[in-house]
Amino acid sequence: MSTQWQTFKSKVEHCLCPPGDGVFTVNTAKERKAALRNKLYGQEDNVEPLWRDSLETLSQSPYKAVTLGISSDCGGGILRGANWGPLFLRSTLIDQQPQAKSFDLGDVRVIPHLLHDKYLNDATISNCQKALYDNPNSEYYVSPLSITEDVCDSFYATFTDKGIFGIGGDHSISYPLTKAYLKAKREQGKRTAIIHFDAHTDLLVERLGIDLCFGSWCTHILEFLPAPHHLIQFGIRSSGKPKAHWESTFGIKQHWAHEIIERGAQDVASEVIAQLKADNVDELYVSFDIDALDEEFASATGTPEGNGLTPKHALDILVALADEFPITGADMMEIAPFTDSSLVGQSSSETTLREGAKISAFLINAMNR
Ligand SMILES: [Mn+2]
Repeated sequence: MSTQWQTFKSKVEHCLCPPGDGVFTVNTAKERKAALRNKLYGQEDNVEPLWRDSLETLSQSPYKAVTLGISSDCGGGILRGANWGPLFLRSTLIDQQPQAKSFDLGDVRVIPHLLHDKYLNDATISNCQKALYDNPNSEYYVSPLSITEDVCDSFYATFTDKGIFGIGGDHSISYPLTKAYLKAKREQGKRTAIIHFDAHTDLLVERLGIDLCFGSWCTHILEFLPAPHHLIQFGIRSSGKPKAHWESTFGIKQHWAHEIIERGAQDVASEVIAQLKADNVDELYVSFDIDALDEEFASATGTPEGNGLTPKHALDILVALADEFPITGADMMEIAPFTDSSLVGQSSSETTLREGAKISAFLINAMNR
């Protein structure tokens, strides 16, 4: 086996844990974790060796989509709870979308008080390395964003024909996921675009002095794209500034929710496909913030917003894009199953999970093509 593979495997064994275990708990959600283990491994105790053994089969996996859970909501800040997304969305996918299969790499081991290693002093890093790796001088990172980028860098260096399907987590997680993807594709000479569904632009430069968070991650991946207009946003509607401000300041492209509702998803998709073809784009990454959907369908999230897209709007656009371009990376972010902050009639976390799972299943199947 190659050195790259050994490096990657060792990194995964240190920095990740079995699927659904990313939220460090003693007793909380024990039954839910046990239920997922039963579905994945047919037993609820002692799954760590089974998970480790499964890693050996990654290179022979028939699936190009590789799931990675990142149970961190430290980059959020309005209403937290997206750290439970990886556990709940996986269970919903298995129950409701069993045809959407991927190789499950596991969850990042998350210290819930940390965001990125660059915000930490040496003593804290060393303490956390001792806690996570039993080694105060470990070579591995300790914060969720740093670990995710490191693991994804190694993944793309080892597996050029597979892609990561990331489950968050708050949207700051898409920073390392897309950065690693964009760096790897640039290295391979592939031209890419980011298809970003969201109620918000996520285009702050910083928020309260923090440059990598749920409201600013997009700004900091622009430099890794072939050009800024290769970031295309859909479903925007909660913004302090008009569309013209964002497009002229950053050079990105936006299709606000009201435009998609008024023009129809097909019309908008056709325009985007023409743009992507004119720019000779080879492959797409889809980052999906569940709050792109109207709060009627997505109330269990940190910042639910009305006047949003229906799941059909989103899927119509994704189906049209996937017919023309390979989707080689994707993520589903901001599902916070224990929250249900909307007062809209029938909404519930079950609805949010069901709709999030539908879109996730489409993305996983598209990646497997
Ligand atoms: Mn977002």
